[in-house]
Amino acid sequence: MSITYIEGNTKPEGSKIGIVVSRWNSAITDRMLDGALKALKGNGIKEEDIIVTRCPGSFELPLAVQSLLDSKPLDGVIALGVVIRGGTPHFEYVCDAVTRGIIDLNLNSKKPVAFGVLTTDDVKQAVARVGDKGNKGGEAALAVLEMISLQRKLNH
Ligand code: DLZ
Repeated sequence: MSITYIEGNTKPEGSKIGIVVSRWNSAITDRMLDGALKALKGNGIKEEDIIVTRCPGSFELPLAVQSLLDSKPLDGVIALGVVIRGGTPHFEYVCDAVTRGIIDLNLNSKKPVAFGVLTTDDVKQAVARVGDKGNKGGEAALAVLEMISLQRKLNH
């Protein structure tokens, strides 16, 4: 008897990827988008296989992702948003809603939806997570690619 190891990789060939970007804190979400596109293209995803769409805020991400999945033949979606605490109770509501919405989408659609949503105390913390090194949009893109690859191995 030996152990069976099954792992995905970040180069699932021919994948079609959607990206939904929240407009709130767009100076930061646009940098996450840049990081996600760089990671996708660096792992062999063709430009014609990438669809980018936008929604008003992180609260709207789950519905926007669901609509995108319903309308296009995608293998996975990357949801990008930035929620900044800023002394408002909205922070908790928006974070709870988007987190629950995205996990529900993963399980109900059976397609990987990456949680590229920063939840920070201030703008400085958010900016620190979207630099050329350690860009969280890029990390979310790699997560979706690995999950597509893993699903292909498990489901074939
Ligand atoms: C209302 C709101 C607030 C206060 N803060 C943020 C935020 O930091 N990041 C974000 O993505 N969206 C925020 N929003 C907007 C909500 O996500 C949503 O767009 C509105 O409540 C309208 O449904």
